[in-house]
This record gives sequence, structure tokens and C-alpha cells, in this order.
Amino acid sequence: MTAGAGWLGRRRIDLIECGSTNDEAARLARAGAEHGTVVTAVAQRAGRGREGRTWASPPGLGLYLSAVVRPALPLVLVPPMTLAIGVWVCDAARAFGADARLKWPNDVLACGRKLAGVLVEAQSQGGRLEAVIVGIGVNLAGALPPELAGRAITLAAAAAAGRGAAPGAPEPRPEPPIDRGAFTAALLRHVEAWIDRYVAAGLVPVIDAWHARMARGLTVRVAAGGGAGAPGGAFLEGEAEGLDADGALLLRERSGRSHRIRTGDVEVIRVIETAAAAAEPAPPSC
Ligand code: BT5
Repeated sequence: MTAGAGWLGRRRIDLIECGSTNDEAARLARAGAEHGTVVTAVAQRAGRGREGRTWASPPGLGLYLSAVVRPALPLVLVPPMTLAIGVWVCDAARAFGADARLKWPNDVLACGRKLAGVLVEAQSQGGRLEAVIVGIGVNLAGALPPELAGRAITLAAAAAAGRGAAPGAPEPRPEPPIDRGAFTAALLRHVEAWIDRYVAAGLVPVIDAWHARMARGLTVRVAAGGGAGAPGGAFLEGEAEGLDADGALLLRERSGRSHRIRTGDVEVIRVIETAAAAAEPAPPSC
């Protein structure tokens, strides 16, 4: 597993359609698929996000890719891999002209809308990590499903917005064509480097890189203890300040109170004595 060794995608399976590339990759991993095996599909019938959410995967809209990775890591260090992978998905989108930013834990945004998502799943046996399935979905070009209108964006649209309007023209520039093959190749090369870096050096370099790319001024709402409907549950709302050393999100309420958020739980870490939170910044827009 040397950086730049070209292990990611050495074996590649490109499908026209499947349920979920993460499920295909998981099946291959259980059957012994080698480290770095990559599955892509032109369309997914049952693309998945986290916690049973759906990832809209119509034909040709996006890149739907999953990789079998067999890192020498304890199980507990698998979830933060999401952060390392997000860093490069963000950079790949930037290299293709989008003003992309990261939103904790697994989103890449452009123009304040979701451009890409990462889904990392572990396969283990007897507490030992067997494989990690790294799933990446990126909207490349074309029409988004109507239910995502206003919430999602494609790389082509983000790149056009990033270039602004031509001098004297009221409209933004037309969307540039996105070379799917070139994007996929760039993504694989750099995700590989970030996985190697994470396995070798842990979260420290990842956190610095993540902070340099994070979406600033985002208001985040988190279900604490099961959300408002659960006994003792509530919603927390505040500004995403950044990550702590373990990759947890630091959320600051308007009252100044800070919370440490891990996926699925919330823990109060300190109370800052300020009278009121600063005025909420405008959401990022293109
Ligand atoms: C994610 O989940 O963002 C992880 C998405 C991972 C998708 C890849 S595609 C290849 C591989 N195979 C799979 O089956 N999955 C992976 P989450 O944070 O839970 O976000 C899901 C939410 O994003 C949904 O509830 C929608 O609100 C929104 N969403 C769904 N489809 C979208 C799309 N195409 N573009 C932008 N937002 C979308």
C-alpha cells in the first residue's frame, strides 16, 4: 500500500446497472476480492446513503463508484476515513472548476447544494476488520430529479457557476462538458493517496486538509438523544465550527454553548460565556 502505487482500480468492474455498487463491492469483498477492486455503474436501482437514506442514481447523471479497501486499521478508525475521502472528492470537483466545500461528515457542497456524498461501510469478523467498502456518488452533469431541486447540484452546473457570467452577458456561462473518464481517473488516483496517508499518519493531516476546505458559516441541526420525539431527546442547532482531534464535529449554539457531535450521539464539552452568537452569515451561494 504505497502512495501512488496505483492499487485503487487495478481491478475494475464497470456495470451498466445494479442495485447499489456498495452492495456489489461488499459481495465481492466477502468472496475475497483483492484490495483496490473498484465497481462502478451507469445507474443504480437502489443507491444508498447513510441510515437507510436513498441516493438518487439515474442513468448517466452521476458517478456511482465503490471500492474494496483492506487497510490495516482497527474497526474504530474506519468511520473517520470518510473525512479523508471527502477531502479528495472535494479537490477533484475543484480541479474540474467547482467551488466545492466540505460539510461534516460526508458531504461535498457547491453553491450551498449537495454535489457528492461518501458512504464508508466496514466488513468485520470477530471484531477484526476484513474490508472497508468506500462508496462515492458525484453528480456529474444532466437533469437532477425534481425532488432534489434546490438541494443538489451537478459538477457541470457548479463549474459553470464558478466561471461566472461572460462580460456583458446576464446569464452564467453554459455548462462545460465533464469528461467522466478523466474525472474518475483523477478521483481514483487521489483517493488512493489520501487513504494511504490516513492509514500511515492517522487523522492529523486529514483534519488540517479538511478544515482548509470546510464550508464556513453553516448552520447545522443535530438530533441529540434520538431527536425531539424521544424521551430526553432534543434538536441542537448551531454553527459548524470545525472538527476535533477525533474527527467529531464541534457545533456552537447561538447561546455560545459548544457541543461535540459524533455520528449518532452528542456530548456537551464546554460552555462558552458569550452573550449572544454572532449574526448568522449568509449561506454560500454562487
Ligand atoms: C450520502 O448519504 O451522502 C452518501 C451517498 C453515497 C452514494 C454512493 S453512490 C455509490 C455507492 N453506492 C451506493 O449505494 N451508495 C454509494 P447521506 O449523507 O445519507 O445523504 C443522503 C441524502 O442526500 C438523501 O436523503 C437526499 O436528501 C440527498 N440526495 C440523494 N440523492 C442525491 C443526489 N444524487 N445528489 C445530491 N443529494 C442527494
